[in-house]
Amino acid sequence: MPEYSVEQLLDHVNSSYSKPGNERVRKIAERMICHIYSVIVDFNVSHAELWSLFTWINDLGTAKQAGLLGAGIGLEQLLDILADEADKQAHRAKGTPRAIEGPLYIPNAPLSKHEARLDDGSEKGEPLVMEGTVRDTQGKPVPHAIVDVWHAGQGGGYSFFDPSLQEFNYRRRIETDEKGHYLSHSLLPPGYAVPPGSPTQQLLDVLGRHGNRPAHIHFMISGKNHVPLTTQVNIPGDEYLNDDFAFATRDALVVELHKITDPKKIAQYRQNGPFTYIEFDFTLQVADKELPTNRQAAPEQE
Ligand code: MBD
Ligand code: FE
Repeated sequence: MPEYSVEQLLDHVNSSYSKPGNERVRKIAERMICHIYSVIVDFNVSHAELWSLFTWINDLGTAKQAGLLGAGIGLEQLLDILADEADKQAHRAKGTPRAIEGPLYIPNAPLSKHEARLDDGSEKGEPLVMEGTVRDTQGKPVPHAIVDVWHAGQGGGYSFFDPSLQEFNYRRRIETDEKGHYLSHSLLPPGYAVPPGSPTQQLLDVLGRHGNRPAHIHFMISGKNHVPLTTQVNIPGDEYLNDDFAFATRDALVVELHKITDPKKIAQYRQNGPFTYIEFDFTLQVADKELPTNRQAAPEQE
């Protein structure tokens, strides 16, 4: 075995392949390995520190929090900024601003036509009615668009991840009607907090950061011949509105809340009493063909 200098070891590690493998992955891995070497050298990282890193990475994986950490260091927001930039370069008409998917999406939520109740009735809270129209950038309504919506329960957790919620609670898909209209009934969600003591929160703690997201509702909207839109709306008045741990709130996505007390409106929306009302229209970019929603199912977490 030769004696390597740091540079020789790095070169050797990055050139020690005998099959083509996947060239893109190899190039990305080479660059990342190079950066890790620099950090270890520049910060004089000790054996103990390296082993505590490995333990933490293993714990992060066991907790299935890679996606949560990714949101917390802005990786998803980065991709949205790059997508916005690409739209600008290509002079594409902008739709509703994108916002990150986050690690808590579950595909194949129950599907209803035009209208759905998102909550299963097991929790009490502020009743929320939200409705609007899905249109395209030319202003044309998008009939039969799929509005896939998900949000937190009253404890701030999401079904599938928070064992106190039944599966698909606060998760539905609504197909818009002929006029592109959707209507949902649910409970106003609170904000989200990274689980205390979890690997992601351990890192945030040593960075002096919190793990809170302001109250929000997620949407993934797809329509025939339209670019799928992943976004969120934010509830105004939340203390973390401008201090989101995932850096994902956008001014144009902060909705107005209307408190409805008029008995006629209460009857019209088939509520039992006063409720909070949000009207929000979504604008999709036009595509030349039907595109699949390009998101992966999020893995389950602890
Ligand atoms: C969430 O609810 C969320 O939306 C993100 C991005 C990260 C953690 C929890
Ligand atoms: Fe969320």
